[in-house]
Amino acid sequence: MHIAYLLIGSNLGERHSFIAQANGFIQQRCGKIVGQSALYETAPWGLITQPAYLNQAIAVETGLEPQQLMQVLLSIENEMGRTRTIQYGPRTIDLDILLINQLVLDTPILKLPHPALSERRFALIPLAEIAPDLMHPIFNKTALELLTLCQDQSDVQKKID
Ligand code: PH2
Ligand code: MG
Ligand code: MG
Repeated sequence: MHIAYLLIGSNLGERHSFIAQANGFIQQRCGKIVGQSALYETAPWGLITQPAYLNQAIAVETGLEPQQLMQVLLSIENEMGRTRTIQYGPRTIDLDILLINQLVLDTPILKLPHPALSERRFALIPLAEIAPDLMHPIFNKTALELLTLCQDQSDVQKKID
């Protein structure tokens, strides 16, 4: 069993329902969701001329191996109508693996921890909500410490509704 920390994102259409639907698919196909952050309204990072995102971090207890997990997440994205056009561009659903336990992986298709995690407030804030003490196995800092050190100034607001 692994605990995988995922980031869900959506910035097109019915963002709330896409995120809810993604949670359902993940629970069915990957394993039990054991942690769930609030939803955050986040300014687009990378390509700024696109709508704001909703982001959520979740923790999943999974029996899948990392590469299998990634394949399942990709198939959920495809089933939910995700089309890949431009890098960092708008998407109905994005399912990224942030960390799996203390695993470090560097393969062409999957790198763990997510290489951009420490530069992104939209990922660190929801992650630190559900797992403040989770260690980053390369930087040897917790999620909360990474957030404190993060230079990113992008707007991230917790949704209260
Ligand atoms: N995902 C991206 C590019 N930019 N910005 C925010 N705020 N949230 C995201 O999830 C996001 C992004 C590519 O995956
Ligand atoms: Mg992403
Ligand atoms: Mg992605």
